[in-house]
Amino acid sequence: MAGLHIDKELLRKRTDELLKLQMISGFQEATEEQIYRALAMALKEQFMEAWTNTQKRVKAEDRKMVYYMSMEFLMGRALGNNLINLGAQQEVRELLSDYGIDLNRIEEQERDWALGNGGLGRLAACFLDSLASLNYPAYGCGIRYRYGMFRQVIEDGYQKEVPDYWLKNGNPFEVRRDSHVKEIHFGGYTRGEYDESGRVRFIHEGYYSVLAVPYDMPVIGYRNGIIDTLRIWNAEPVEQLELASFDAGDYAGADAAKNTAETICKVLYPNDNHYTGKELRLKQQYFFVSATLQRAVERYMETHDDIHGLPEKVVIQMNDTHPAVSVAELMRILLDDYDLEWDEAWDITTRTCAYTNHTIMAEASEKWPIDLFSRLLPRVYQIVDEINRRFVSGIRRRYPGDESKIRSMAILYEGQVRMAPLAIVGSFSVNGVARLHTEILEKREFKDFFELSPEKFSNKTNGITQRRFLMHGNPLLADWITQHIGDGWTTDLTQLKRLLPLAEDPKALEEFMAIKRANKLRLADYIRENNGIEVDPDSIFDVQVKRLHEYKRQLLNILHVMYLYNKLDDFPDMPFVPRTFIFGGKASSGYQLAKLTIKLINNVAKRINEDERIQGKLKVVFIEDYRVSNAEIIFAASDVSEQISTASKEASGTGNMKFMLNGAVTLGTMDGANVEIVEEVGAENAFIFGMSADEVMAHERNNDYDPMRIFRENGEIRRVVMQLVNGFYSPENPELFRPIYDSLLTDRVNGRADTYFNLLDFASYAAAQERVEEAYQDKKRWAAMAFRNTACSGKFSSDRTIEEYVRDIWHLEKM
Ligand code: NBG
Repeated sequence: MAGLHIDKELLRKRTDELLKLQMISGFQEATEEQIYRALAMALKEQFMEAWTNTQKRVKAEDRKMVYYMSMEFLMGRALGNNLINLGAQQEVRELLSDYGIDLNRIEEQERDWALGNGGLGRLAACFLDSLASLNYPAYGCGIRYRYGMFRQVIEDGYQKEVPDYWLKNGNPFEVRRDSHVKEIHFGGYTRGEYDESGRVRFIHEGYYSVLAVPYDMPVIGYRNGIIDTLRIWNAEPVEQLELASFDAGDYAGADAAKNTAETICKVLYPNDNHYTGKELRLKQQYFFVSATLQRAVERYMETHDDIHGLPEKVVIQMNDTHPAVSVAELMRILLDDYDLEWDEAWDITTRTCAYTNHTIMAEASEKWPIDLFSRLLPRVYQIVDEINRRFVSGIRRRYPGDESKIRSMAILYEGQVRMAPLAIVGSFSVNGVARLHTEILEKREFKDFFELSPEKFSNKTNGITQRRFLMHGNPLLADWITQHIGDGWTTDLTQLKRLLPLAEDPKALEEFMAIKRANKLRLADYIRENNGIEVDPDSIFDVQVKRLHEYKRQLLNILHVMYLYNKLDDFPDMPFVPRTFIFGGKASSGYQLAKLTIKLINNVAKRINEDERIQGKLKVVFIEDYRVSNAEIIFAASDVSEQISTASKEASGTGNMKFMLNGAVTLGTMDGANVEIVEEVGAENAFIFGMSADEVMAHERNNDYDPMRIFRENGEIRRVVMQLVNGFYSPENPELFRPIYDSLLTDRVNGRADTYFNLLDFASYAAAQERVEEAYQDKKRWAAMAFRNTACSGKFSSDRTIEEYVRDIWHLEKM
C-alpha cells in the first residue's frame, strides 16, 4: 500500500473551520492549545480512511493478528510522532509558520499519554510503532485509565504526586466504539447442571456486571499507509441492571456494580517492578482481559465457522503476568460459550497464548489469595483449579515423590493463585527480554519448567523505536545521519553500521560533537526554565533517568557524587573535569526509601550547587516529572548513560538503548541488555564495572556479604555513609536520612544489609568514573567513542525485536 498523502491546504482549511466551530476566528486568535486540538482533529479526518481500510483489509484477507495484552502503554505524545509517520511533519511545520507559529510549541500542548510506569509500558508502545511500521496487523489491548501516571512535583526536595487527569480536554485522536461493548461479570457463584446430553454445565449466577466500552487510538505505521489500533477499554455501569437490583431491594449489589464501574479504570497503579495484591488490581486485569478475549473470539467467528481454527488467526501475547488470567478466561469462553470439551479447549488455549517475563524481582511476582480470587471470579477460579489439578497430577506422575517440583511449579500453592505458573502452563511460548535475563530464567527462576518443556523457551532482546527516539527526539542527528548514509536507517536501523568509517574522520566527528553540544544547550535551557539551575554545556552530562528503585541504585550514584564533593571540599583547586550529574525518575507513592532517595539527591544538589568555592565544577540536577516527552530531550543531550543496576536484577533496560542510539557512552554493570550493548560496541567504548550476575547470585546463595566490613575498612566510604546521619546534608534534621543509612548497614532484608551491594561495588564504580573523566579529556577519543555507540546501536531497534517475535512466536504475514 502506498504511503498516506496529507493535503496541506485541506488541513489548513479544516483546522481553520474547526477553530471557527469553537467561536475562535482562526489561527491568529487561537491559543496554542486550541490550535493543537483543531490540528489533531483535522489530521485525523485525513487518516481515518486509511485506518478503516487497514481494518477492512485484515478482515477481507483473513489475516492472523497479534493481540498485545498489556496493563500499560506508555505512549508519550502522539501529534509529533504521527506527523513523522505520516510523512507530513515538514508541511505542517510550514503551514504553521505561515502564521508565525512554531510546531514544537503546538506539540508541547499535548499531555503525555502516560498509561504506564516505566520500561514495560514503554516497550509496549515501541512494539506498536514497530508492528504498524513493519506492516503487521496488530491490536494493543489495555485499559483507558482516567488518571495515568501521576505528575511528579518536587517541593522542598520531596516528591509530591499530583493526579494526571490527562483526558480533561478529551483526546482528539480517540474513537469510542459503542458497537463493540462487552459485559464483564464479577462475583456471584457457580452452579452445576446436567444438560440434555448428560454433560455437566456450569452456570455463573448472582454476579454483577460492568460494561467494557472500547476506545480506539490510531497507531500509524511509518509512511506505509498502515494504521493499527491501540484499543483501551473504559468501564461503565450497566444502568438496567442497577435498576433490577434496586427492585429486588439489593442496594449493596447495585452499589457494588456502580462503584466498580467507576473505580476499575480510574487510576493506573504506580508501581514499577512491584505488585500490589489489591482486589481492584485483579478487577482491572480481568476487566480488560475478558473484554478483549470476548471480542477477539467474536471477531474471529464473524468470518469463520469453526472455533478450532482460532490459533491459526489469533495470538494472545501476555505482557508479563498482569494479563495471565487470559489463560483461564479463554478456557471459560471455549467451554461455556462454545460448548467445547476440556481437552479441545485446552489445546486451542495453549496454542493461542504466549507469555513474556519482564523481571526476576521476587516482589514483582503476582500471587492472589485463593479466597479473594475465587470470590471475585468464581467460574474462572473453578477453571484455574482444574488446570492446576491436571497439571499437578501430570507432574506427580513424571516426578513421583518429588515435592520440590510441586512447590516450584504448582499454580495453586499455599492458599495462593500464582500467575507465573498459570502463564507458563497455559502458553506455547515463554520468553525473556535480554540474553542474560533469559538464561537466568532458564537456570534459576523457571528451571523446572524449562526442564519440562525447553522448546517453549526463547529470548527476545528488547528494542526501541528509532522513529521516536532519534527522528523525533534528535532531529539534528537524524538529519546528519541521513545526509551521510541516506534514510534507510529509519526502517532498518542496522544501516547505522555504514557510519563506522566516519569514526576515523575528524571533520565528521567534529560535526557529530557539535550536534551533541546543540542538544546539550537545548537541555540546559530546559533545566534553566524548569529547575532554575545554570549548567555548563561543556561539562560531562552524566545522566541517570529511570524509575527510582533500590536495585537500579540511584543511591550508588549519589553516594559517589558525595564522595567527589568531599574531594573538592578538601582541595577546591584540584584539577577536576567539570561534571553535571543529572537525575530523573518517579518513585512509587508508597515506596518510602525510594522517595527518601529523591530527597537525598535534592539535598545533595542544593548544597553542592550553592557552594561557590567549587566554582561550578560539580553540579547536580534532579529533573522534575521525568516522562516520555522530556526523555526525548534528555537522551539527545547525554554524554554518559548510567546503567548501574545490581547485576542480575535488571531484566533488560531500554533506556540504555535510547542513550546509545543518541551517542552516549554506557557506564554500567554487566546486567540486562548492557551485556549485548557492550558486545555490539566493544568493551573499549563503554565503562564497565562491578560484580557479574554470577558473583551477585553466589553472594545471595551463600549469604556471605558484610557491608559493615567495607564501612570499617574504607575511610572514604565511611565518610560518605556517615554524612547520611551527621547532618551534613540535612542540618535542620540530622536523622532525616537514617533509613538509608540503616538500609546500607543494619537493616536485614533476607538476612542481609545493603541488599543491592552498593558498598561492595562502590570502589569499582568510582574507578570506572575516573576512567570516564580521563577519556572525556581527550576530545577526539571521546567523540569516536560516542560516535561508535550510535553507529553500533542497530541491533536495538524494536523493529528487530518484532521481526523475531513474528518469526518465532506470532507467525504473522506482512500486509
Ligand atoms: C521491566 C524491566 C526492564 C525491562 C522492561 C521491559 C517490569 C516488570 N520489568 O529491565 O525491569 O527493560 O521490563 O522488558 O517492569
